[in-house]
Amino acid sequence: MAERRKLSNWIGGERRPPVGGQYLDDFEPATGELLARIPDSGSEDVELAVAAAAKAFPEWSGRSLQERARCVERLADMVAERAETLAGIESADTGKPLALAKEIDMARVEANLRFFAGAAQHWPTEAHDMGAAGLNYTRREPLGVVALITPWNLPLYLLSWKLAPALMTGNCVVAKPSELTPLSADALWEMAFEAGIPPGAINLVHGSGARCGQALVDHPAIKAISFTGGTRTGRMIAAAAAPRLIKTSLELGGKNPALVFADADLDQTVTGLVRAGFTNQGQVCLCCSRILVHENLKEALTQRLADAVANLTVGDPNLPDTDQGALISADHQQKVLGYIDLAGKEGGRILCGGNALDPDGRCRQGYFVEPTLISDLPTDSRLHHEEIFGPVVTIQSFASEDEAITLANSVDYGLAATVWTRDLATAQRVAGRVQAGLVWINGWLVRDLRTPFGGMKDSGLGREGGRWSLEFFTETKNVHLPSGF
Ligand code: TXE
Repeated sequence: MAERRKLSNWIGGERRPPVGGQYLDDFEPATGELLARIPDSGSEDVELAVAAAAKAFPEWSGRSLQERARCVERLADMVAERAETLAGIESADTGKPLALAKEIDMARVEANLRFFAGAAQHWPTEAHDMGAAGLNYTRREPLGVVALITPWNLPLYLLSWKLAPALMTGNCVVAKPSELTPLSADALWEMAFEAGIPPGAINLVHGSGARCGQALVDHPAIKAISFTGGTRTGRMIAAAAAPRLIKTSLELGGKNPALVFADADLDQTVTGLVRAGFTNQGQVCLCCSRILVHENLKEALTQRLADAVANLTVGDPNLPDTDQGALISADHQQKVLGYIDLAGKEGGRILCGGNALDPDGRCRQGYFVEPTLISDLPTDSRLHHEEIFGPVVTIQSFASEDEAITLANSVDYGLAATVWTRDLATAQRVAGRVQAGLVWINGWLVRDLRTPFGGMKDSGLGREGGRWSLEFFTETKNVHLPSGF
């Protein structure tokens, strides 16, 4: 577990206390106890961080791809060596099970770093031959100083997903992790300089979204903003970036449907839906929080699912048998419980869960909510439409494929969908009709880092992953050479 301490910003390779001397509290979700104090940074701190990044840019962007890759690969090695410690830090700061932090989060941090170290080196540049009129070749140039703003649900997983391609394409970085989960970023920064990344190439500022995040977004020297978080914040970032015509990558919320057809394999579907609904306490933007099931299968699925969900073990994230840890904060716990309360008022039937939970022992004051399944809500219920981002899944039924698609596409979001059927033609047709950036057939969260990742509608703008990330962090320049030159 991480020790309680006072964090600093990382600017130009050094720990720097906040200029204003103010700090914010960081709590441990599983116990409700104070874990650390973090800088409540403002525009002066952001100014220093951006200046340090700008100073480092000529040197870092001037290094060869192979040199940059060596640093990023070394960092991946260090993450692998220290995975246990890092997972402990992440689990304490987020409330997620320790096993999950190790098997999912830290494995992915390492994979993100290794993947982009390789992908950038294998990224071809284009040439267009005009014969007698000459040759065009296309350069990919780094942007300069870029801002990375990340959320609390998968702190280091998502930060490394942005950091690795930003660095590999030669940019310098100012990152702002969520004020709710600042600790793993601090640990990564400490390792990054040891891995050979030069001081100033990566800078870290801690603080609130409204003060520190906004100052970063508004800084005139920032050339691009890569953001993962809530849709409301995403809109504010897009509005701030628009007058300066800088790039934004916005990975926002979701209200993802699972479409279960009458011929679905029930065992496979139940196992998949438990994972898709409740991994990380339902706090993953890809979680399927709406189950749409064919009316012929509804009863059988509901019964099996309620039994499986009721069997999940909720409690101390440090215990090896824990399936579900704590939610991120007391406020978020109240928000989730508020939706469950609303379900009761709207005539919903709670099939399992439905309450806050106070485990015995050290986690008595933690922010726990039982995994909850709800059916019989009206079609226009807010629970079917708004992102709850917790362990709450609703069930609706449909009579036809058309009705399933209408329900699936009836929300403002369009991030992910899962389709459960034994029929290939149904799977392909539905995948084509559903409004989502990502579709999994008979599965969930099968990730290939080369593929485009992101959503449509209110779920965001742009795609990350593979060449999409590399393109985002670069400017394209075409050069024409006359023939015979
Ligand atoms: O996110 P915020 P919050 C959804 C989920 C959740 C809701 C709100 O529904 O309940 O969003 O969560 C920084 N300028 N997701 O409030 O505020 C902030 O400090 C610049 C989905 O925690 O969007 C943090 O670092 N930055 C999501 C980051 O933005 C600002 C994951 C995200 O926080 C800022 C998390 C500003 N004005 C929540 N305001 C996903 N897509 O996975 C805030 N920030």
